[in-house]
Amino acid sequence: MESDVIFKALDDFAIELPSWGFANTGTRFGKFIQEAAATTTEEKLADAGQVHAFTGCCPTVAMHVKWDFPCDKATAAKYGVAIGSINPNLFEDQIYKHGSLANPDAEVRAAALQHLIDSVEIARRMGSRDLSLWFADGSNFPGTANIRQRRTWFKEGLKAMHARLDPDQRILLEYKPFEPAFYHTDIADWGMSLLLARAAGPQARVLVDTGHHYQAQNIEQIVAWLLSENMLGGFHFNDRRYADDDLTLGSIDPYQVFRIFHEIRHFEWETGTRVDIAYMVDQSHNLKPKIEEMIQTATMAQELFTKAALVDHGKLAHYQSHAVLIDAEECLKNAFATDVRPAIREWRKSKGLAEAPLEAFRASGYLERATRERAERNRFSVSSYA
Ligand code: PSV
Ligand code: MN
Repeated sequence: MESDVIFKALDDFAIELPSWGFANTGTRFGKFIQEAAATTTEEKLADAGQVHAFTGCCPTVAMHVKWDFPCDKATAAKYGVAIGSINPNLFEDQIYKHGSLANPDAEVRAAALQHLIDSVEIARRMGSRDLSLWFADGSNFPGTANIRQRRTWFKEGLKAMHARLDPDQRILLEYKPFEPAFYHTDIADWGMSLLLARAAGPQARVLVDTGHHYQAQNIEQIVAWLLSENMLGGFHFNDRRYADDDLTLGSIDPYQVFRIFHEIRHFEWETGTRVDIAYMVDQSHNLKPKIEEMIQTATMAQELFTKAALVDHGKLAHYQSHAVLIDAEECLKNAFATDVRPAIREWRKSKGLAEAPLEAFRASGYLERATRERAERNRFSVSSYA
């Protein structure tokens, strides 16, 4: 039955929220303050807790070492969430002006490695399995950096970090083709990430941030290849129209997110396995109200994941192997076109959740309370965001 498939998919689906999505942020041209924005780690966890309470699919929160610690497990638990992936910060300190693990200065490379090792320790204390690494390292002008040498330094640094992991911990290695570096970025694409993860050790995987690709790139093909190589570790989801725009998941191209989920579900169907993938949101909104936006994102993720679960894999495999093109494509399109919202409302009811998370959150009075309590502080303080 269709609704059984949908209920099962929703039972299995969780997506992690980013702590930084609840703080004041902006663009490099300026920040627009929101009166209800979180300014402390506890407030970020409280806001994330609201998203989980109303959607039932966001039990963990990704934390940025520099922005969110000190913190402890109990503070997260107080708000009904747990601390999720730990994100070291190797891009803000002045010493990282010319890079972190690939800085030409050995002392800076050592400081970057130490920060990674400290982050492993923080993850251990927080009971977090995954360390999500993103490096801003790169250069702005041809001839200014030794690309091969920097690759070697990355290999050495990541290997040394990997040696400090507990057996169940993982490194998730993110790639990004540009920004803040605009000539070359040391880990620019999934191939570089894959090779470095392999060099780091067996507990390293690739992290796919959907905003970190060139425009026409076929992201679901990258996902399919990483699945085949057993190297897909997780996602940072966001949508974009131009570059790394941090727009709401599925707001521009929901079919692409569906196709990504489909590749995963189809792989699982073919292999009879469940892939261990950390689904995470990496968005930060300076115009939309933050908690409401995260509720929008989480419910959109549920819808798209559920649609992907509806693909008839047996039929699709048959059509693909016989080159029945129209029917194969229709197989995908029919699943994508299915209105899964009524079944999702039923699932929510069965879990004791509100049928309409956004409306229920609005009716709760949380936002008004947060605005009253935080408005004054927000007028004077702006949380950091990179
Ligand atoms: C970099 O653009 C990135 O995607 C990394 O994941 C960071 O941790 C995150 O954004 C927040 O700055
Ligand atoms: Mn990211």
